[in-house]
Amino acid sequence: MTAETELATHPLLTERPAWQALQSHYEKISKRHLRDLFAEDPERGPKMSLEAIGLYLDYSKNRITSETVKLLTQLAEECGLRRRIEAMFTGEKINSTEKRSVLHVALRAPKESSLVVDGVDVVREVHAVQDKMANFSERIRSGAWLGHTGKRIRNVVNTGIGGSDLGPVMAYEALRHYSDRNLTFRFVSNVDDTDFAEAVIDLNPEETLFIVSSKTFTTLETMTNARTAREWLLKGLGGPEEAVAKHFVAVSTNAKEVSKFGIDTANMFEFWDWVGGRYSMDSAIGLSTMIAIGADNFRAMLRGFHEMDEHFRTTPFDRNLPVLLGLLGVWYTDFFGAQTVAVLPYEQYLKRFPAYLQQLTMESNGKHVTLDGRTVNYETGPIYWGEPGTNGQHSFYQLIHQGTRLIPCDFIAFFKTLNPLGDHHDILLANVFAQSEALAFGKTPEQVKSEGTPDWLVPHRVFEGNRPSNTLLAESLTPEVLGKLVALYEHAVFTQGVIWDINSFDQWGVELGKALAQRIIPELESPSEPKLSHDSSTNNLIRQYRSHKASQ
Ligand code: G6Q
Repeated sequence: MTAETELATHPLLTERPAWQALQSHYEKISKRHLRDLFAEDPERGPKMSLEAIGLYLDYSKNRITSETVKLLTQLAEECGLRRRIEAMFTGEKINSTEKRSVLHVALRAPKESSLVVDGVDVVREVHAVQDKMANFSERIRSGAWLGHTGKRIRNVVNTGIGGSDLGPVMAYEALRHYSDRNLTFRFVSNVDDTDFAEAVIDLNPEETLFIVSSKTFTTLETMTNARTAREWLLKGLGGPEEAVAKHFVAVSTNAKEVSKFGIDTANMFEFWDWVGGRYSMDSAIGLSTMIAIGADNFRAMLRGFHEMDEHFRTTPFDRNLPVLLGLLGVWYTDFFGAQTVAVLPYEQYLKRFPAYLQQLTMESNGKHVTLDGRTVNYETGPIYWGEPGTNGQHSFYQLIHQGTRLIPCDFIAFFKTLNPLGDHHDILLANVFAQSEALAFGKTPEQVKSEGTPDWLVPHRVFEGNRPSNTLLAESLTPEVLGKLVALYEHAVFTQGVIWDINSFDQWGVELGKALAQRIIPELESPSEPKLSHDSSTNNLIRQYRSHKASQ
């Protein structure tokens, strides 16, 4: 039976025996305090920690017992997670609404492996593109590739949005330590003119390369920015149209549109419809990353991704990092009613990681119908957010410690810093450990009183504790570790999508956004007064804009 034919027959999640067992289990243990759970078992910390492929996860400060883990993994079995993992890895068309395979795992498969989908060995295609990227990156990095006026390229501007931007930005920031400091990288995504204007304000067009990154090559924001980039370049060079070939390359699945834009398809780096935008940072969409860090480092990152893929595919669920992370998310979202998850990297280079995860998690699991189109009667994807530590501690952590909401936290930290400076790293790590400790154990009224606090102040200084967190540690932030981290969350998202019985790989909400503005643009630009037929608020806003525009 294929994954598709099975759809029609399976029960709703809330009817599954493991779900119902989890519901009664929740009623029994939800009030239990982490203080008591730790007191009962002095070995709880190490027992509920696990190390795999160089990542160390301590999940002991979660509101769970070993029974919870047993029931959650049972739920994963009942929901067919094993079979769905195999379906993804073998190229079944699990993106059912778009009738596509979901094969980002093929992007990091080793050269000697093979995966034939619809008669094509996709691994061979992936490596052919990777080799072309490596060759091009090397020419930019070595100065062999020259701009129209004979100068070497010193600036690289990635123009893309959503999945064609967030991954490249995050990876560039995360791996900056490994980047060629003679090159400047900028990322233009927003159609707001300021984004483009500020990105190129100090760049010399003679030394600037634009990478137009767009799977479809029709996205309004990206094509608007790409056209503006072309004008900026030609104006700056005072040069002819042919100059475009030396300063523009494309990353896309759409050769026709690329060549219509004027980019030589010899300078197009291909990817495929089975790579979702938010799963594409390790495809040709990562071209800016490869130029920044070099092909060897990029390939090391891919090895990290692949190691996590293998771990996910082969490890029993109760020792499987992405499965555990995903299931804990389900536990808080559906049983505790938690609305959000905070991702808190104690590593400055990961400053864009929460923003990257927002798309990965919320675009994937922000769905309200099951694969067979039934409306869910349970919560799905939570809101992800976060900031690098310790900055967050001086702002929103207050609410996590003493507010009325339950916010599970993922702390991410590294044993070694890439920039050792005195005792900064000890102080940083002391903060991570102290935060998760304070969240879990809090401070009782007795403890507060014993510190000499006057009675009236005691309630304000009490910390209830019992606020859950995971702590994820790795040796240091290398390209390989970044690959593992991203794949960890990709597969945790997949695990949750399977439990929630939703399609984590379509994005109709994004498609809606792409279509909506198209109707209004001519109404804003028309020289004569347009006939408006929106609601009265939208009509009024359009008229307001038009009258201000006319008076400029
Ligand atoms: C990602 C989404 C979306 C997409 C952008 C850009 O999974 O599909 O964020 O990446 O809308 O699309 P293009 O790459 O086609 O320009």
